[in-house]
Amino acid sequence: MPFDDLRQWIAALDRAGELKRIQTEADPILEIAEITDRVSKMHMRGQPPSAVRPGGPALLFQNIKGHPGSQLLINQFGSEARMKMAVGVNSYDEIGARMRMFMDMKSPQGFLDKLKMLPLLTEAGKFFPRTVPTGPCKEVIQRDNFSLLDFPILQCWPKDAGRFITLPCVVTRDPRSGKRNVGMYRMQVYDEHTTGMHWQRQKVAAEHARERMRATVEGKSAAVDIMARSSGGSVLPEGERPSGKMEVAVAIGTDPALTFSAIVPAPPEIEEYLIAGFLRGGPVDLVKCETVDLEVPASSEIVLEGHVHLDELRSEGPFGDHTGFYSLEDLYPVFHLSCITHRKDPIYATTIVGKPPQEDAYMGKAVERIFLPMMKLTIPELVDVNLPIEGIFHNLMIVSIRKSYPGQARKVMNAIWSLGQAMFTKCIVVVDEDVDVQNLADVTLKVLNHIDPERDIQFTLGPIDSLDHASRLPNFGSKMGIDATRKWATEGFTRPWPDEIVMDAKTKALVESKWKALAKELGLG
Ligand SMILES: Cc1cc2nc3c(=O)[nH]c(=O)nc-3n(C[C@H](O)[C@H](O)[C@H](O)COP(=O)(O)O)c2cc1C
Ligand SMILES: [Mn+2]
Repeated sequence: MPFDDLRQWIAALDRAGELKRIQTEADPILEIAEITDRVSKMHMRGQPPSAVRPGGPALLFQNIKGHPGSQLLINQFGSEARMKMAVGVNSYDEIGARMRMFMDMKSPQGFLDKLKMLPLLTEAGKFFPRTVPTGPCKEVIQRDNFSLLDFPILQCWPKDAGRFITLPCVVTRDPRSGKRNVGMYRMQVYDEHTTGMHWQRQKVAAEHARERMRATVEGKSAAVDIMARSSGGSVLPEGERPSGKMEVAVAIGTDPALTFSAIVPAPPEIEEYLIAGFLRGGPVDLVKCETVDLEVPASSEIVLEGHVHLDELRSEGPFGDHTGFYSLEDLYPVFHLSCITHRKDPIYATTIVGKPPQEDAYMGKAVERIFLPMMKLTIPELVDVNLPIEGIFHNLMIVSIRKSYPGQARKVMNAIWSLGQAMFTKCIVVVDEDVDVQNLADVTLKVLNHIDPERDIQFTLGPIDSLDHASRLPNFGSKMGIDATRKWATEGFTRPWPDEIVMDAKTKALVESKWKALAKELGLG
C-alpha cells in the first residue's frame, strides 16, 4: 500500500531523491511562491533538458520567516514521477486496468463463477474508509485561543487579497444522503478564525449548502425561486438569505492519495474517501471531529473545524490563479472555525497556482489519464484525450474518436459538455482515430487541413468555469466544438478526400539498407 500519512510520503520522496530541504530563510509572503515557481519551471530556463527534470523537486521549507520551527511542504505532486508515486503506479494505465476489472464484473453463472469473484470482492471491501477512535491529528486539540496565523499560510502573488490556504481537503455532508464529500476549495484567511470558502457554485459542497437552504423554505416553488434569484445558490440579496448553518471540516496535509482525491472530478455520489481507498489499495482511517459531525483522516497534519452560515457572504479574492491571471473578487461563503486539531509540529502542506506549468498541471494530467476509461463508459467511441497544459484543463480538450455514423463528432461534443466538470470545456476538438492527440504538431496539421470553419464549428451555450474572465456573464457563456473528423457524403460532403502522404514500404526498405553509408556522407556519425 502506498502511504499512511504525509510524513511517510515525505520520507519516500526523500529516498527517491524527489525532495529538497530548504534551510535558507524564506518569507511566506510572496517569497516562497517565487522560489517554488522558479523550481517548477527550472526545466524551461535554458538548461539542457537532461540537467533538470520537468517540475523540479518537492520542497520542504524549514526556515520560514515569522514561523520558527514550522515546516512547509510544496510541489509534492509537481512532476509526473511524483504524481505516479503518489497514487502508487508506474503507469496510469494500471489504475484504468484495475477500474475495468471491477467494471467488467459479470453476474456469476454458477458456484465456480462466484468463487472466482471472491478475491475481487475482498479487494473491493478494502477500499471503504474505517472510523477509528483516535489518531495523530488529535495530538493537539485547540478549542479556544487558536489562531490560523500560527501556520505559515502563503500569499502567492502581489495582487492577491491576502493569505490563502491552497491545498485544503474540505469535508461536507450531503444533508439528504448523509454521504461525505471532499473537495479542494481555496480558503482566503480573513483573521485568526475566519476564512473564505471558495466552493464554486457547480461544485458538490456548494450543492450541499443549497440543499440546506432549500430545506429552510416552504414549498418547491419557493426553493426554485431562491435558486433562480441567487444565480446558482450563493448570491441572494442581503436580508433574503435563508438562515442556518452548515458544518465543515478541513484536513490539511494528508496522505497524497487522499489529497489527490479531493481534486478529482468524481460523480457527486461517490465519496472521495472511497476513491482514496481504491487508489491506496487500503482504507482511509477516519476520526470524528471535536465540534462538528464530520470525519477527517486520522493522520492529517492539521484539521480545521467550523461552520458556514447560509445567509453570510463576503468578498473573496482577487487571487492569482492557474489561468495565469487573477481570478476576480466575488462573493463567497465564510468559514467560521470552532476548533483546530493538529499533530505535534505540524507540517503545513500547500501549493501555488499561476502561469502553467505548475504543480496542478501534473495533477490534471493524472486526472486526464485516470478518467479516460470512465469517459469511455459514456462515450464508447472515444479513443484518446489530450488536455494540453496551457489549455488549463477547462479551455481545451482534444479527443480522437472511432467514427461510425454521420454527426458523431457533434454527439461526442455534447456528451463531453454534459459529463460532470467536463461541462466547463471551452473548446473541444474532435479528430479521427488516426490522429495522435498527444502530438500537437499532428493535431495542428490535420485539424486545420480538415475543417471548413463555418461548417465544422459548433457553438453552444452553458455553464462556464468561474475562473473564466472573458465570458459574457460570470459562470455563463458560450463554448465551441471543432469537428475535424473527415466529412462523409452522408454528412453532405461529396468532394473527393485526398490520401495522406506516406512513402511506400519498398522505397523505405531500400533507403534503410543504404542508410549507414548515407549517414556517413551526411555527417550523421
Ligand atoms: C490546487 C487546486 C485548487 C483548487 N481550488 C478550487 C477552488 O478554490 N474552488 C473550486 O471550486 N475548485 C477548486 N479546485 C478544483 C476542485 O478541487 C475540483 O473541481 C474538485 O473536483 C471539486 O470537488 P467536488 O467535485 O467534490 O466538488 C482546485 C483544484 C486544485 C488542484
Ligand atoms: Mn466530490
